[in-house]
Amino acid sequence: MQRCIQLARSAAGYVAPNPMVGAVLVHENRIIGEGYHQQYGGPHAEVHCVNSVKEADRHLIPQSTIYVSLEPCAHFGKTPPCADLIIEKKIPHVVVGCRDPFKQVDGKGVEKLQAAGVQVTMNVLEQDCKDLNKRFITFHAAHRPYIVLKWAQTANGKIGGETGGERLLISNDYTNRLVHKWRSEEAAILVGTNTALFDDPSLTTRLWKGANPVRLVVDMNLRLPSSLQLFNKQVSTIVFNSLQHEEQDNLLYYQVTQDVNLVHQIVHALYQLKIQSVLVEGGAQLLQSFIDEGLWDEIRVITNNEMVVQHGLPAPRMHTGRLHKQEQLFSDTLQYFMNPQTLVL
Ligand code: AOF
Ligand code: ZN
Repeated sequence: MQRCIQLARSAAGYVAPNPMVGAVLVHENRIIGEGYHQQYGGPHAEVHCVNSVKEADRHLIPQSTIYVSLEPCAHFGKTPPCADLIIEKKIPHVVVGCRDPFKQVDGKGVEKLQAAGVQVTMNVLEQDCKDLNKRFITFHAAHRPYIVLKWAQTANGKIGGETGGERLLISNDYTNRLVHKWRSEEAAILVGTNTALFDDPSLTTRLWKGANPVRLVVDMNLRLPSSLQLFNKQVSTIVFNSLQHEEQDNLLYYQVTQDVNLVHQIVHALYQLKIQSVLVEGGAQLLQSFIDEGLWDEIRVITNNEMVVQHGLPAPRMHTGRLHKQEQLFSDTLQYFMNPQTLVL
């Protein structure tokens, strides 16, 4: 199963919004086939795995066990059901990493296999297999995107300058690059009005190889100038606002109502738009709203241990949060927190 996960990961960045999946075929402790879902729209892991078996080993397939990191599918999508392939190839035993919460599968793959007399062993290295596809699984099981909150703070917990709003260059060159990597791993990046206005971020991944996520900005009264970098047409941008709902070029104006439930409305809109994950990059107010509503899965805090500002804007306050990992990147400390309440994992 570890090998399945390793294989699956080779497709990182190529299969979203599909999950990463790996499969290994084993005959008497010898791997005779391997495969993974390589590309969105392409054959599933099981297909590549079965096809990889050498001619000389083909007769062993009906005496082998197939390990798959995700429940084999039961539906006709872009490809035929993997459960049917397993049945057709007379593979007697399937070991599954975790259930597939996608509505068209969701236990039906396992049922189909069992109904055909295939032995199924469930949930082997389940945590790791879910973690591999935490975005896909959260999206389909919780009907919302996977939410990552991120901020950089000074040693004394400030995220803005002396007068509150002004920009502070807190993180170092290495953490800046890391943030671009983080961006490339999510489907969308969200910022609030003031962050867009004062920081004028382009919200691209120019310091890292990889796709640019969709940019999201909250601008309730449409007062942000079109000269902001966010509005350049390189990447599509969604503007959450209370005034209009229309699409033009790479811009989508998404109408929401002026009320306390703004973050819930945004999260719901992202689900409707099939956006599986979002990185919320600020400002403090928007981050705090997500925290107060309990709408987050991970929080990543970058702390510059050498910078202290006397007044300034305080960093958001976390109510719950389990420190999952802590590391040092030159002068910055990185802390990764997980939300014990929303953990689908
Ligand atoms: C598997 N093995 O390797 C993958 C699965 O549009 P399609 O036909 O590619 O189907 C996509 C869905 O299939 C996806 O949402 C997920 O439920 C499942 N992915 N299943 O048996 C695989 N990638
Ligand atoms: Zn499949």
